[in-house]
Amino acid sequence: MTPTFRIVAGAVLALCSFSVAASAADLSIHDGWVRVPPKGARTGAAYLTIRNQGAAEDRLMGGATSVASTVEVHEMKVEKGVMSMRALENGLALPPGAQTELKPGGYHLMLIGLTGVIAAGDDVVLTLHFAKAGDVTVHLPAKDAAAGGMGGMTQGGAQ
Ligand SMILES: [Cu+2]
Repeated sequence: MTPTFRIVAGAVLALCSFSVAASAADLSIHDGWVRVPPKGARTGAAYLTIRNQGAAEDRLMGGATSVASTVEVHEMKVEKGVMSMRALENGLALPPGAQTELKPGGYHLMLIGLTGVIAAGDDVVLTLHFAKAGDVTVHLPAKDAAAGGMGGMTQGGAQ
């Protein structure tokens, strides 16, 4: 009894780890950074670009980090000249073969309830939660907004 059970359990484990690795390999994440929050701020934002090289859609659902109590995927929009943002409850769709950018003035990861100081040059470890690929941990450098580029926030760009 026992040897048979072991073999089956081993096979299931091997299958699981293989499928997780294969899905995560379909996503390439680059150009990530965390905006250094103004002094005393209770929220911050992280930006990155995700390329889905797989054949199926995945979704970025949120994340976790030691520097904030909650990480949500947000969308920033300008409607009738008013900038507003909302949490994407069902995550951010990552279509196959496409590159999805999280950048100032658009999609972003909101770090809510900052638990410490984030200074320029810090290495912020963020675990991203994907609907299919599971958890992917990335290291993002903290940069001042000016250094990271506020291009998406300029008046002219809000057409
Ligand atoms: Cu936000």
